[in-house]
Amino acid sequence: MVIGAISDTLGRSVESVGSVLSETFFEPVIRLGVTGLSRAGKTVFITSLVANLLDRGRMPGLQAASSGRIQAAFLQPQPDDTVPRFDYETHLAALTGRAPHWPESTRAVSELRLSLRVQPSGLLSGLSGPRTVHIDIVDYPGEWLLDLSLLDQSYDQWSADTLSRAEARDPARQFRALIDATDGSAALDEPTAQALARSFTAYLVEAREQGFSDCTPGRFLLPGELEGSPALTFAPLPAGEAPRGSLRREMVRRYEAYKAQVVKPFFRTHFARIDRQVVLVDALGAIHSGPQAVEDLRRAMAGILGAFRPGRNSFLSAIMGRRVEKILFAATKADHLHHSQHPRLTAIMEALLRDARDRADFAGAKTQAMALAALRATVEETRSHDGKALDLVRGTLLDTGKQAALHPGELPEDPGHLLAPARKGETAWLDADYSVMRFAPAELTLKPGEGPPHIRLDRAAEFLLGDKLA
Ligand SMILES: Nc1nc2c(ncn2[C@@H]2O[C@H](COP(=O)(O)OP(=O)(O)O)[C@@H](O)[C@H]2O)c(=O)[nH]1
Ligand SMILES: [Mg+2]
Repeated sequence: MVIGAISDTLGRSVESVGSVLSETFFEPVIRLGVTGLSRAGKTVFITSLVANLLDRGRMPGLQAASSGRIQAAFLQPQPDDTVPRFDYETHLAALTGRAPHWPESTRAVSELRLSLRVQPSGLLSGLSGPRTVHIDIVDYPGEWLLDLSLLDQSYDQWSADTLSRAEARDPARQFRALIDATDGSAALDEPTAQALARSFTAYLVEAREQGFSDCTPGRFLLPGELEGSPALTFAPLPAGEAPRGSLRREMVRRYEAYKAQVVKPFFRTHFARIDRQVVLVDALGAIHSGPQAVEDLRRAMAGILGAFRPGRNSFLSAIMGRRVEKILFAATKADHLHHSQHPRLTAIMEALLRDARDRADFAGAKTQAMALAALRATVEETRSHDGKALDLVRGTLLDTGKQAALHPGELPEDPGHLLAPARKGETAWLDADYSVMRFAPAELTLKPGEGPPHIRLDRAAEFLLGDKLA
């Protein structure tokens, strides 16, 4: 037994030395994390990024591609055998097939390895032949990152925080009534615990649908394979007595189990190994939902970005093997806006990022804010309206299949004009109205060597990967 265990660890350390060697000297591996709240656009982003790295005709902003130094790109088996593979082929077929449609939304972690054969530039270019760079793309829900805040909170702190947030939210009404009728110090009774958890989950789901972002615990919204397990069968309760065998005592226990057995393993196995990160944000969707959704998004983004400052949390600093070198913070679906509005959307993202950065720097990580569309579903046009030129985007409406031109409303030049009323808790925009329409993906006829149409996906790739392809 003992000998077996020793040789087992020896074997593993030799192997890891080997893999470090091959990474450093021969075949670098970049782990690219892609996150964002549900429906932010992760699946579409990864699918289009991979398609545009395989066929690089629309990637002029990625230097290694436009200079021709990427000689080949191919998908390979991923290194992690127990993580589901990102279903690239199915998603691409959905987006680029005969009757294009948006892919099914995914609800857990997945991974894909793309390898590039690159001719080095600069001094080494004449001396050495092409080398292979592996890009391991990891797709994971932003909701799970928000759980990091639970690690610093006791059950009572988390309950107080969650209940105070629920106070002002309409969808929480039923859940609040149920809590009022519940005695936490009474003996545990499983149906009561389940009813509370169900009602709490229903509230979170509905709050999310109304445009609220900060809805922890993340697994309640995206349970994956944990649905129905005790670690997910708890709910916040107001502080009070917790005698042995009581409902409240068991709720505390399950909350701690959730942290130890769900939250920490996720950070250890997936998060701690990321080199580069993109955080996708449906900022236009939040703006459309109103000031409260924008304020909530701001807080959720600060929470998500907080995970990239390991110093903040002792658990995180202990497990972080490497540091995240670059973080791209990107507003998705920019094809809903005429390009004349893109700088304003970028300015809003910059303001949100600055807000999170002001409180601490990201341990040296380079950050950038951007507005992009992974898959362009619209075309631009300008029409005259009351003697003024009006910038529009036109596309096929998802609900009716009809063509429509949309003027989504002018974003303010100063992001403060959105963020300040949001912070003040206003319930509606005073002087503006922002509409969003859901467009279907357009039918495409791609030329050989061209990936799907996008906006600034090449710039995103240059920021995230460019230096590693030099
Ligand atoms: N117009 C447009 N819509 C997009 C784009 N990316 C995502 N969407 C929309 O956002 C929805 C959610 O995207 P998805 O990638 O599934 O989000 P995920 O939950 O973060 O993986 C899609 O079904 C589309 O309706 C884009 O680049 N342009
Ligand atoms: Mg997805």
